[in-house]
Amino acid sequence: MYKEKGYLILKGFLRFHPYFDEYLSDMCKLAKIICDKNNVSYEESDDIEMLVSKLFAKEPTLPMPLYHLGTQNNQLLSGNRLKYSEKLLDVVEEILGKNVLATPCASDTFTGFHAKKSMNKYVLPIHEDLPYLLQSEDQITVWIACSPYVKDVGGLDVWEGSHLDGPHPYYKNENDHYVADVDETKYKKVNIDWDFGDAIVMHGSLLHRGQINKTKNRTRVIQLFRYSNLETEMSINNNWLSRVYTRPGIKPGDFYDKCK
Ligand SMILES: O=C(O)CCC(=O)C(=O)O
Repeated sequence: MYKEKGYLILKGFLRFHPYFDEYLSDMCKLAKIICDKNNVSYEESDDIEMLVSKLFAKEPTLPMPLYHLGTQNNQLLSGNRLKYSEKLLDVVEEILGKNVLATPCASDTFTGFHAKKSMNKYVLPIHEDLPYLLQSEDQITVWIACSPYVKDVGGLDVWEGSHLDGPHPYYKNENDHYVADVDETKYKKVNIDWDFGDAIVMHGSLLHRGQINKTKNRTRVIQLFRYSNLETEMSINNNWLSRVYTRPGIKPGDFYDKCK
């Protein structure tokens, strides 16, 4: 299926996996610390989706520190244990082969697609992941559902077989997204059926898009990990460089830098 369609759906792949549980449990602990700091009430049993939804309802920026920790690159040990687990790497190596493998600089994303019209601009239009990462045209993305599926929370549309014509031309839209400049009617569009713990493995050139979250107060929480093969023409010609982004941090002289 992967070779022909450009993606694989691994139902329940990480459900009950100890590294996935540990990662989400770490994220929940940190989310509760943010709740306590900001007087947001929660139940001890709340999962990560409930917690980020409650934080977001109080103030949309409150979940952001969690999203930064899980993104470019994932800074949690538990997140890295999962990213480099045998469970995921077995799939990665099966697809990318026994080549020199790597993860691009911006390989990881942990984020929530929240229920608010003003957040719709963060939902990605039709695209392939490659322009966001670069490094190698032989690249895969693993999309992991960290929240349960609920009606109207949205998900992924993919265009089957579109990876075979990639890399596709692209342009940047007003929301800073790389949009594929293609006639997508050439391919069959499929809406992926997903639920908590599923892993969707996509070729880096597979055309896909996120769906708008139309719920009142629920969130689609996802983790993405990307892996590349460094023995390809593009990666060798580009000296294996990948795209880099500026992330929040502490620079010399900043408020949090106490150095005199
Ligand atoms: O909306 C989603 O869940 C998918 C996000 C996505 O397509 C991406 O980050 O490349």
